[in-house]
Amino acid sequence: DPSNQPLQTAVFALGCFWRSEAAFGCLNGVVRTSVGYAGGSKPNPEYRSLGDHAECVQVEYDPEVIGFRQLLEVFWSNHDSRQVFGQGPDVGNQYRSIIFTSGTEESRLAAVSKEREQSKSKSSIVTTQIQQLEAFHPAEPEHQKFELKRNPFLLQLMGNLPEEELERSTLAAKLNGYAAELCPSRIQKQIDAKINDIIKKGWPILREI
Ligand code: MHO
Repeated sequence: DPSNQPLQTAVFALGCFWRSEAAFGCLNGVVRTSVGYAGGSKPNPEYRSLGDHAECVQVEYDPEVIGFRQLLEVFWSNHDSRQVFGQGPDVGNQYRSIIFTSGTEESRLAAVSKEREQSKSKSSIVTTQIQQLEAFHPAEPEHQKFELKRNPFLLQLMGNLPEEELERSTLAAKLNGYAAELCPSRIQKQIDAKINDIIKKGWPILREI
């Protein structure tokens, strides 16, 4: 049952935003995800001209089910925060690692988690910045739920929702993570089972997991 708590929002930069969105999308308590640009000052950033911004994911979550602390754990475990400017093949300022915060409690939790991460090994420096969020600029539609959109089978299973619905959908956020195989393995298996069940029953449309 959805709780009556108002949803909260968190924004993180951890490399290519296609993957970032997938990594947060299937967590229980995450209601909605979207990708965009933040951390810089350029007005109206776009994918090919994002200026000094970083690629980010915005996570809307139910604080009764998941907390900022747990989101931080997912942040740290889904990228290499010791890489300066990027992850693997993606090199550049747009791929830098940032925890965006709103308020002093989030800043404190972010700082504590960064110290913990740094203490795991002193031989290289955690480059992650902690910044108060100024503005989140949503990215172009083609970058939203990118991993899911590469999977026509899953799109069809959801009844080929129009773009605006895909962007708002909790199920789409989950399946986007599933498509990228970035869900925690327990959730990955749960979704596998649900999809197999649906196929066996003769292709009704999947409405929730
Ligand atoms: N190397 C990736 C970067 C995409 S990410 C949205 C690609 O272009 O496939 O920056």
